[in-house]
Amino acid sequence: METLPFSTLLLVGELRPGDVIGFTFFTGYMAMFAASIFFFLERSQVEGHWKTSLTISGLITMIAAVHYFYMRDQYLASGQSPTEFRYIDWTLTVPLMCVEFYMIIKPFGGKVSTMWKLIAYSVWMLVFGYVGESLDRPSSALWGAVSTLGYVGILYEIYLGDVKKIAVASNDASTLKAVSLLRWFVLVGWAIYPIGYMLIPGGLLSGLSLNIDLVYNIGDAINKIGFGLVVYSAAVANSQAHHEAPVQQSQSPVGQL
Ligand SMILES: *C/C=C(C)/C=C/C=C(C)/C=C/C1=C(C)CCCC1(C)C
Repeated sequence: METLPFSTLLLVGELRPGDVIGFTFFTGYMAMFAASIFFFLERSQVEGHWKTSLTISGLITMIAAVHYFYMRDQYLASGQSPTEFRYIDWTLTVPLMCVEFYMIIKPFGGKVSTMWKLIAYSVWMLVFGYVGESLDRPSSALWGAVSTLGYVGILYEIYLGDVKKIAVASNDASTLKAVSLLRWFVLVGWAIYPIGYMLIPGGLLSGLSLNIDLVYNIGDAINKIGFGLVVYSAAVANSQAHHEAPVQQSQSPVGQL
């Protein structure tokens, strides 16, 4: 085996001035790292099943932080998209986001089968996305269309199917609010990814001078940290409501804000 210089072993690529994409890899890494610490520490501020929800938020950003650590280096060292790390990250974090939906509706009768349905749709979406983006680029449009079926399945479940029905039946304001905010992330925030995907050569948007990693990195920051923050605020609101229930709300100046 060849001996590699120390710097190669550490995979320390050089971040050059003006490398916007490289900057977003570093910022993404640090932001995911910081968000994880925040979500883990805040567990003690919330009650019951919301602790688990925050743990999952922290795991999502932590898994992403570790992948960004590697993606950053691969990108700097080779100038190539770190597609493999990207999809490994998503295959772990997207199903965990599905678990977040389940955790929120579980106290109101949410079923494990609903969670597995969402996970199955997301794995479908990502496997075929990977095939189109990495293994069979000439047919990326076809694979993208097949992948989109999984995305549509998720949207169906959360807007019309089980998740929606249980959230409505819960009659619980903070649950409804959390579910409807998280749904926006899936509808609008997740739509960023197919846009990135269509930038690959031969794709529908390949004419645009936009970089795929830039699009994915922005998408990840919004969807992983933002999604976690929505879960966090629902957790705090719900835990406070519990605390304040026996006390006269009007006596607390904070409660009036
Ligand atoms: C944290 C990472 C997240 C939330 C990743 C989400 C990824 C997607 C919603 C990807 C969707 C795709 C399509 C709908 C079609 C083209 C292929 C994909 C995989 C980019």
